[in-house]
Amino acid sequence: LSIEKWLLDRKLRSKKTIAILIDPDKWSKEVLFFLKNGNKNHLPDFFLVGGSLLSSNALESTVLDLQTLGKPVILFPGNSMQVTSHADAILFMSLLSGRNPDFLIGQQVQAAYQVRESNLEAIPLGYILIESGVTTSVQYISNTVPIPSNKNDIAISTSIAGELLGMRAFYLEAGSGAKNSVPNTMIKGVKENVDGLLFVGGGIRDISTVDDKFRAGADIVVIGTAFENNPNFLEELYQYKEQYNATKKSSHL
Ligand code: 1GP
Repeated sequence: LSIEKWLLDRKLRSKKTIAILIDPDKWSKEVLFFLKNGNKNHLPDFFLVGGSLLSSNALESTVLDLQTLGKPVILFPGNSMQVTSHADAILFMSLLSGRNPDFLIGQQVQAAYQVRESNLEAIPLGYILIESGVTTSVQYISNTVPIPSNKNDIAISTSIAGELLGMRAFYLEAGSGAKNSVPNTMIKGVKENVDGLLFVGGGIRDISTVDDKFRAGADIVVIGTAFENNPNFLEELYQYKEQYNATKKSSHL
């Protein structure tokens, strides 16, 4: 079963999915030890690995460490250099909210041969950056202007354009460490207008916000900073998800 099919199958069954974003610069054997020796049920559904700017050469070793946990590992590359065949799949993304040709298609051209040769499963994804109250790394590094957070129509048009171009997944991104997460009404609007897998991330730090994003229509909620600050957050996420998926199941009966 491909990763994309697996995610789509979860979406069809209204099962919510939680991903933890690992920044290789912040990865350590201590975190690996924590994840390996903790309750296996608490592990997220999958890991995303990547970052706007990597200052160490730790991408490959981080992916290899994560592979020992038995969960899918998906690359979430900040640029064409963040490709390794040791992952299970790659979000092959274009920064659709921006008007910087390098992040719309330039980096993708640079990475294309390597992605094809690595046999990584590529999931074509429209990456949509939303203004979040602070200048995030992705905004600065990509040299793009995010979509204003009150402009739902622009976010919706952007995602429809991505779908018409053949993209099968979308990522509404406030940026790591965002002050404000992506507004719920915007998530709802995008969800109503495109069919693809909907990732939502950036600035999501507590369970009630996770719940809001799922109820608004996110299929996959991505958590980065909150896990870095407190790895025990995984247990809360697990308990929440179990409860949510159980009530969804019973409401279908
Ligand atoms: C960033 O959406 C992710 O790409 C995660 O953001 O670090 O704010 O959780 P946080």
